[in-house]
Amino acid sequence: MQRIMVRTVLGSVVLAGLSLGTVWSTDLKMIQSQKAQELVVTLLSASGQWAQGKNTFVLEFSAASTKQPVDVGKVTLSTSMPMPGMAPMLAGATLTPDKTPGRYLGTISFPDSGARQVTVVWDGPAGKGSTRFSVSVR
Ligand SMILES: [Cu+2]
Repeated sequence: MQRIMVRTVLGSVVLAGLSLGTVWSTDLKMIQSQKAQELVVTLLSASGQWAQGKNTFVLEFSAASTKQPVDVGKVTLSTSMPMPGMAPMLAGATLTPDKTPGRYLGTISFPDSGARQVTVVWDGPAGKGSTRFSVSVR
């Protein structure tokens, strides 16, 4: 009886891992890559772009010189869309640190398509920093 329960729990853990894996680690394509001081900040997703609606993506930090992952600690990613005659449309990402240092799994939702100003801010072992770049939402 107990053995069956243990097996069921293990089974669902493996299944949860597999479904996360398919969302986040299958053949990621680059959306944008930006050099910021000694770091390279790279935004990736399965489709290689952001689209209207909910998006899952990966944010990676690596050293510009060695290309090795860099642990940057606490990270936020926010987006802004300038709208003529209106307040800008703002959207922030939910970021979860991955097992690999310097790698974050993210989700973000966009109510419409169009160009976004993306701001990434970090604060941790590699110091404080930020970078801005533009991403077109399809
Ligand atoms: Cu808008």
